[in-house]
Amino acid sequence: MIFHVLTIFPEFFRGPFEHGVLARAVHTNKIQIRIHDLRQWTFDRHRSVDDRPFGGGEGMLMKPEPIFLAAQTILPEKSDNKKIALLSAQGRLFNQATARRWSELDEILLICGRYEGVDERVAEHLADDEVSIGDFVLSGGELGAALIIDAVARLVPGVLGNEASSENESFTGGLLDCPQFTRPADFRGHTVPEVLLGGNHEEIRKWRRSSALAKTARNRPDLLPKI
Ligand code: 9D3
Repeated sequence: MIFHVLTIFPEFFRGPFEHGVLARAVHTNKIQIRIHDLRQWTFDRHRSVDDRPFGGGEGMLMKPEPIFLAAQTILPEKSDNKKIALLSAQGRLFNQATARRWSELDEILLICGRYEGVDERVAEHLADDEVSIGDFVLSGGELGAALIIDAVARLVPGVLGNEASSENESFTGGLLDCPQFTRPADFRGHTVPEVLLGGNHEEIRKWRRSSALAKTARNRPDLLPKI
């Protein structure tokens, strides 16, 4: 799968994919990540990518022309297995189901907004999807693009081992992971639940289920009605 990112801050993406699972996926050619500088598609003296909003208001907007030109060059033909996604605070929430669907694509172009937003014609007439990564305010789409690449890439066949599919299903199950422990069994007086130290796998299974429920009730009560 090829991930394209369109951004005015290409240097932002120097680091995030050079570690762990993603770095291995890149090095083994399971995925490609291509960062494109939006200013390549500006032709005025100041290489401007922004302009003032019609109707007035604070700040500047990303103008449509460089974005449309870039998309036309990066993904010259549309198809069912290629997608253009705009990252914006006004988008539909990106979640694990989105990640699962997108992991089946051949190519995706992630357009990162900056300033006060992006001319609406990008969402309406260029992007197939407009997505937000959560209900909080970011300074731009770049962190969102990195996050989406992480979430999607690990679901691309061959990127993870056999953890991928089972973990995927456990998320669908709708509960948070149960608490987990490693050695020592007593850390500064905080002990590991006794049941995990014995070999009774039926008891361990029951404990994991009920502690996952308790953890979900405490940290994500919103998930409980869904299970
Ligand atoms: C005047 C209101 N603006 C500031 C509160 C709206 C606004 C403009 C631009 C809010 C955020 C941004 C920049 N954000 C993104 O580009 C963005 C984003 C986000 O802010 N939250 C969650 N997901 C995303 S994806 C891209």
